[in-house]
Amino acid sequence: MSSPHVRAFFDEATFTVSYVVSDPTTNRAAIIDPLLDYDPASGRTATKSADEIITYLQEADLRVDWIIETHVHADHLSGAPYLKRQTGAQIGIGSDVTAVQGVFKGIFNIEDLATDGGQFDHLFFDGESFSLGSIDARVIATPGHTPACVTYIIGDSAFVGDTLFMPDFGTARTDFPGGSAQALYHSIQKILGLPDDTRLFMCHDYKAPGRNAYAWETSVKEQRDSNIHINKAVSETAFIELREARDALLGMPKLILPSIQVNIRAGQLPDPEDNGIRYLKTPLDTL
Ligand SMILES: N[C@@H](CCC(=O)N[C@@H](CS)C(=O)NCC(=O)O)C(=O)O
Ligand SMILES: [Fe+2]
Repeated sequence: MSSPHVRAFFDEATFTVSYVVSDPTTNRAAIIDPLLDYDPASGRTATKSADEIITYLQEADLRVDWIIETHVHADHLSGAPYLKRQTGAQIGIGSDVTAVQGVFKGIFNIEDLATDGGQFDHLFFDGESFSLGSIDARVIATPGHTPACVTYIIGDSAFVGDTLFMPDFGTARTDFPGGSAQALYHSIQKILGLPDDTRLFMCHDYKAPGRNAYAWETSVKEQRDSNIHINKAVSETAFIELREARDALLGMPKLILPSIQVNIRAGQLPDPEDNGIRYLKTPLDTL
């Protein structure tokens, strides 16, 4: 099984891990879950994180074919459009993004939002194959955290998005619109059915009680043996109970409102109004 080179970029403001995955034979690359920096207090965006990726691409002499999202993120703005302008790569996401667009079009009252996923260059269907240079890759639908979550399996490495977190932290929340603890349980079973030594790359790390360094890489075997929410000793019913009990205690991510309205448009910011300024919307008493 081919092993891609994986370089992680950790954003401590949102605890998000973005990746550049590349084929050492051809130097073709994919960027996974890049972000646009956003300070909600000032309303300022910045490209510091995305520019770190650009610098790395230049240093490593990589050519980017894909900018791919594991889901419509609720905690950071996507840096995909900026990186597309810099690299010419195609932006892809799971095909069920249409369901997420349907739900949030109403909440944000964006009348002209197309809900067919057409803002993205490519929609990946469950089971679809693609390639990264000489490395075979495929996509599996892994809904639960959101309806459109997918896992990208590139050679021996799987980018699981928000499904599993590191074994000592557990799993992703399932209380966003369209989320489902039962669906997440079944999606995680698909991931745990991959070969034991499959490298698994997380989308976030919040550390865990007793751990003082961030971490984002583990393996199928480690997750099956020791994930605190979903190891081999935990039944489906027990998982659903545990997940829903934890979800009931969680506040909304601090950037959920700005993130979702931008990310359902493949990361495009709203058009400027006639004074040249762009505005985001805040629906009151809705989430
Ligand atoms: N405190 C973070 C929380 C972000 C959050 O809710 N993350 C989601 C993934 S988008 C999650 O699954 N968290 C799991 C948990 O906190 O148990 C923020 O405000 O951004
Ligand atoms: Fe998420």
